[in-house]
Parts: sequence; structure tokens; C-alpha cells
Amino acid sequence: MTTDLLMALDLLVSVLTAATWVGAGVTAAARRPRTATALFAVALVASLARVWSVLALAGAGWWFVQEKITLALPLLVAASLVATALAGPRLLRAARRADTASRDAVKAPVVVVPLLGAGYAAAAGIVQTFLIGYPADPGTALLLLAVVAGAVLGTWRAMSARVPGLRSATAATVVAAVLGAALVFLPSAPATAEGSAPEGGAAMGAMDMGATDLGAMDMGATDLGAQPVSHGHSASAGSATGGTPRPVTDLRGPATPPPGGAVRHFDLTARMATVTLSPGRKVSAWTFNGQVPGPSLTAEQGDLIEVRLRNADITSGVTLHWHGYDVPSGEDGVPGLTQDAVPPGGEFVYRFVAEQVGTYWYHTHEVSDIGVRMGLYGTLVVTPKGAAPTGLDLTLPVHTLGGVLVTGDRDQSLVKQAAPGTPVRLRLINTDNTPHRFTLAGTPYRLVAVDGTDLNGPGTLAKVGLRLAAGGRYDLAFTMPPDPVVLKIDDRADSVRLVPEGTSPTTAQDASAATESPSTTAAQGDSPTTTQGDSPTTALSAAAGAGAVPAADSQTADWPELDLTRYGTPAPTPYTSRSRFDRDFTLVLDRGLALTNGKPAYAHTVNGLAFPNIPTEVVRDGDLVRLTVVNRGRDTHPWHLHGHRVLVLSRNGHSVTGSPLWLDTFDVRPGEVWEVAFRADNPGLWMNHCHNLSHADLGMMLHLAYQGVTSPFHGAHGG
Ligand SMILES: [Cu+2]
Repeated sequence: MTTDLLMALDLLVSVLTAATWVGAGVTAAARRPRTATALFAVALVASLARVWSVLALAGAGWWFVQEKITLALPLLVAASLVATALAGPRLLRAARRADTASRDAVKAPVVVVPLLGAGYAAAAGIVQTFLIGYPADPGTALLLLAVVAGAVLGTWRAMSARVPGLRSATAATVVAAVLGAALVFLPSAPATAEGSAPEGGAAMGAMDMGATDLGAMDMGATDLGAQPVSHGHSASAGSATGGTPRPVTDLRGPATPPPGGAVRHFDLTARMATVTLSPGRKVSAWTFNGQVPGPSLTAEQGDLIEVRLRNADITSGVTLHWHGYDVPSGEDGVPGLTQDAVPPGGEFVYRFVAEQVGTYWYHTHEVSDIGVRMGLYGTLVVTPKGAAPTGLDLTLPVHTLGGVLVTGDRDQSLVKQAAPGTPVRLRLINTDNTPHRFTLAGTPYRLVAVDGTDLNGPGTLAKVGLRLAAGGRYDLAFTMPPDPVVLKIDDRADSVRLVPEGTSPTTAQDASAATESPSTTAAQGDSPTTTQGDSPTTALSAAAGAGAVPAADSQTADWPELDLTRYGTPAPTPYTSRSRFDRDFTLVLDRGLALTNGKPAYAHTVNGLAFPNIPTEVVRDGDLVRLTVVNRGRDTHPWHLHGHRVLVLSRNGHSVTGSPLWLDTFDVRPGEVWEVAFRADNPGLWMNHCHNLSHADLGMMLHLAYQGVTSPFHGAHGG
């Protein structure tokens, strides 16, 4: 059973447990001994099932059960035993007789209070998991115990005029509550995470491994309510132990290209504009140069990319972050950390050498949840020196703009002609907050690159679904067959339709929807013939006239999802899960009550905390770093580290058996555990965050700081 399923099952069992204990108590109070006894029996079975489900979940790792094993389960077991001992015999006796006297007997406090108490204890465990999550600490444990004790005392007092020892019990409860609240809410000293000591092997699912990590996590737990550790504080903490402090503003790209490289200059102006997605469908957007996506930036490897960003009228400010591109830290575009956001009327010039070949994208990082959603993004494609793409090379950013799925700059099917035999490359970019599923029908193909990095020995694919994480990129390559090829997104309408040259694309759209390389062989489509208000579905059925894809291929929803960790062939990597790591960080992702930007919120948390209270991860230049990311929640978290690509070591304890996987964004689904590694070889101050930007906005981000690098910026929130 998957961890996700076990988590759901455990939740179901815990709800059943709480409901049946409370039900038994309520029916006993209502003088219905038979119903109460039946519910009591179910509650006992449910409680035992809860013990089983928690222990089963523990097999996935300590992170998934820490608060359950240290508090919820002991509390439930103790309360169930008390209820069984006190209420059990009386219920059974009354159920057998069922006369008035025994009916009256089961409404006595000695029966009702323990039954309800077990229900409160079970409910407390659920509340703890949802509101606090990982990790449980002594403060929250005391608070929870106080709440349960208070509820039991209150119930007892309501049922009986005389409760023995009420005063001292109440006093103890109040003391526990105050002590717990003090532990939870009083600030402790700010902290940075230095990473736990190297552990050697990477055995998964072992309890001792989790227990080791717990030691490191305690630091985070006691940090709740601490002052922000970021915005320069983290950096100065690092510099205290490092060499000469270096401001991040010194870590900039060169002014001139390396020998043989050209300067690729681009001007981007952020401004509000209305964009047309299809005839009749206009959307107001935040744009670069009046268009969404922004201008397509292209360069050859070794060129100097120089981008002058101006802000016309985006009042919240704007920056440029180069997603997946390992630029110098001062060019990374994180407001409040590497620069100040560019205000209306302001400008900022970014310069960096195009060292990485492949498919990337750029977007604003100021109030990025809104900014990117509104359209402040574009594509960046770098090709090898002197090897301009041949054939048809399409860059296809996929985005939800104004509630409509847009491929390139259109919400309609894009139709292209290509001569059979033409090499085709489709560069898929997910600029949304959630994953998209791509299918390609009509031809076998290869997934040749992920997040800009070529895969090793990618095999031929057909009839599979490709799930692309938010922020991620896939490059698909194939040779144009004599029949049409169809790319679908989320198994809905045709997104891109390639038809053999000579076929009449009767309903072809304007071919400008995607970025096209200069060498493309595709012909321009006819002028749009669709009428206003055409839905994508209509466009699909109309476009079907351009040549039929075999009927069997149209049911793409059934196609299995490609497992990237098993695709392609292995190749040597500079480090493996058996390497000795200088730093070891664990990020447990969850939801819970936490302060984010000074306000209490039901936040997306990392180790129980939210930005900016999550300890900054500190590394030294040259460190080999292992990052373990655990998802305890019910949302998918596309994890994204700036400035470095990471090598996937394992997912859910299984090593990568296919091509080495170098990613800049990896989708950590509910219940998953990812181990990734990277070499700290790009000094600076970096964001390490969930690329579901609404999650990041609700606290799910932290900083990774190199020792000795400082930031003069204290302004914006860095999101
Ligand atoms: Cu997330």
C-alpha cells in the first residue's frame, strides 16, 4: 500500500475511532445500553485498527508518525483502557438485562465520562495531526493534554454535582495549559540549520534514521515564534564562522562575454496590458512588452545574456528569476535577498553567461504567486554553439491565464505543418502552480531532456502520460511521420497538432502561438476561421478534419504515467547515495498553524514552521549536500532550489534505475520521500521553496545560504 493511501486510511480510522467512542458515550447518556454497547465494541475494534494503521504508516518513516506515536496513540490507548475497565462491564450487564434499572445505570458518570473521554482523546489526535503536524513538541503535547483533561472535567462536572478532586485536577490542567502555551508561544533564540552529521548509508524507512533526523528537527520545533532568521541575519550568522564576508551584490555576471561569445541583449518592460488569446477572448494581464508569455529569449552556449528589465506600472514591483538557470546569486532576482524589487519607473540589468544548454524559463519573483499567474513569465532556450536546431523546434510554455489553459500565447489548438521526415523537438514548459499531464499521439518519440539536462539513453515512448511538475520542462523529440501527431494536455482538447506538409489544415490557427526556431520548416497556417466564443472542444472537432489520428490513440486518459526514475539507461554520476555528505537537511512538508510573515495562518509548513521562521540552511562552498524532502500533507509540492540542479538519489526508498535525473523542480506528492543531492558550487543566498507559488506565499519557503555571503536587502518577503 502506498504511503498516501496509508495516510488516508489512518485518517479514516481515527475519525471512526473518535466518532464511535463519542457515540457510545452519548447513547449511554441517552439510556440506550444496547446501542451504546454495540458502539463501544466498534470503538474498541477501531482503536485497535488505529494502532495498526499508525504502526503500518511508521514503515514509511518516522516523519509520518512522530506526533502519533509520541502522543496521540498513548493518549488513545490509555483512554480506551480506562473506558473499557470502567464502562465495559456496566454496559455489558445493562445490555443483557435491558430493564429500567440497567438503563438508568448506564447514564451514570462512571460510564458516560470515560466513554466520552476516549472520544476526546481520539479527536485530540486528529486535531494535533491537522493543526500542528510534524514535529510534535512538549509544548503542543501539554496544550493538547490540557484540552482533553479540561473537556473530561467539564463533562463530568456537567453530569454530577460532586466531582472528587475537581479543584486540584482543574489546577493541574490550568498549569499544563499555561506551561504548554508558554513553550509554544514564547520566542526562543533564532537558529540556522547546520545540517545533521553525515549518516553514511541512505537506508530508507528505517526508524533509527528518522530518529536521527528528529534530533536536528528539535531545533526547528523550539524555534516556533522566533524572530526572522533571514534577510541578512542568516547571512551574518554565516559570516561569523566563515572568512571575509562577501555581499551578494558582488556576486554578479561578467560585463563582457567569454571569448567567442556574443552579447544577446534584450529589453523587457513589465506593464499591464490586455492580451488576446483567441478571436474574441481578451484577458487583462501583467506582461513583459505587452505580451504573454514575454519575449522568447534565445542564445547560444557561451553567449552573454544581458536583459534590461524596466517596470512601467506594476505597482507591487517586479524582478526576473531565471528558473533552472544557475546564474550568479546577484542575478537571481529574489527581492529582499539578492536585490530590491524594481518599482514602477525603475530598472535593473541582469547579465550572465549562457553556460547551460536546454529549455528554461524566466519569471518575476516579487509577489510571484500573483505576478506569474497574471503573466509575468517567458521562455529561455539555449542551444549548443554552432548547432542551431534543424527541423521544427517548438517552445511550448503551458499556463493558465484568466482561468483558461494557454499553450504559447493562444487558448486554441495550434496547428503546424511539417514534411514527413522532419526532425521535431517540442519543448514543454509548465509555468503553472500544479502539474500537467502531456500525451503525444501519432508517433513514437523520446523524452530527450528534463529540466534542460539531456537524459542518458532515453528509449522510445508511445502511449504514456508525461506528468510535468510545476516549473519543470520536458523536451520531446521525434521524426515527423506521414500522419498527424497530436499533443494533448491533461487529456483534454488537442493542444498542438502537427500535420504532414501538403495536407490542408482547414482550420489551422495563426502559427504564431509558439516560439519557432528560424530554421523551422513549418508553413504558416491559414488565417483563423473560428468564430467568437469557440470552445477548445469545438476547435478540436473542427481540427479533426485535418487528418484523423487513429481512434485508439484518442483515449489518452488510460495511458499509464511514465516513471522517470526508471527511464533511460544509467550512467556514472559525480556522487551517489553512498557518497559522504558534508550536510544533510531534512524538510518535512505539511500544513499547520504557524506564523508566516508575522501573521498566524493555516500555513504550508516545513518542519512545522513557515517563512521566514524556517531556519536558513547554511552550507560552505564545496560542500556535498543531501536534501531529504518528505511530504506528510495532502497537496503536491514541486520543490525548487535556486542556483543548483539536484541529482535524484531515491524516491520512496527506491534508487533511480534509469538515466541519472538532474532536476531543478521535483514533484513531491503526498506521502512521498525524495532524496536528492547537490554540490554547493554556486556561492550566494538562495531560495529553497515550493514552486506551487500559492504554497510558497503561505510559508513554504526558506533560504539556503553560503557561509560568509551577506545581503544588504531587508525589504520584501522574498516570495
Ligand atoms: Cu507546495
